Amino acid sequence: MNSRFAALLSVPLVLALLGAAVTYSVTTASVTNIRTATAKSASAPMTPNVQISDVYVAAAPPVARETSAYFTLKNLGDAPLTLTGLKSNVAKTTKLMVYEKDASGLTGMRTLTEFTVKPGQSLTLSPVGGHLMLSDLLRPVKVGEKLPLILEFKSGASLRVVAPVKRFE
Ligand SMILES: [Cu+2]
Repeated sequence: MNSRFAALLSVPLVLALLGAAVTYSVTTASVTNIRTATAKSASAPMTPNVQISDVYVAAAPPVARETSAYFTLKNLGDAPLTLTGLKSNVAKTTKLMVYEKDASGLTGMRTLTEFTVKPGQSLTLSPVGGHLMLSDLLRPVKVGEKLPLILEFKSGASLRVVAPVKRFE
C-alpha cells in the first residue's frame, strides 16, 4: 500500500482509462479480510455468467517475488458482477490492484476490494490499469506454462480459468 494514495482511500473511483463501466471500490482491507466478509449464499449461481478472454500471467524472473495476471471479463448477466478476489497455487498472497498516478504524476499501485462490472460491460485488466497481483511467489513462473486461477465473486460464485504465462509486454 502506497501512503501517497491515502487521501484517496475513501473515494470510490472511476478510472477514465478503463471507461465508466468499471467502478473501483477502495479500501485497505486485505484479501483475507475480503474472503471472510464475502457472504456465501446457497442460492447463488456457482458459475457467473461471464466471458473471459485474453487471460495471461506475466512471466517473472527466478528472483521475482511477485507478478500479475490480466484478462478481459465481460458480464453477460443482467445484474452487476463483483470480483472480490482470487486464488493461485503459485502465490501465497493475492490482491486486486490498480496502477495509477498520484497528484505529482508518480505511478504507484493501490489495493482494491473489488472490481464491479455492469451488465453488458467489460472489465479489462492490463499493465497500465487494474490487475490481479500474485505476491509471495512460491516458485518462478515460466513462459509457456499454464496456471489455474480461481476468480472469486461477491455472490459466492467462483470461476476457474487457466492462464498461460507470457512475457511481459
Ligand atoms: Cu500490483
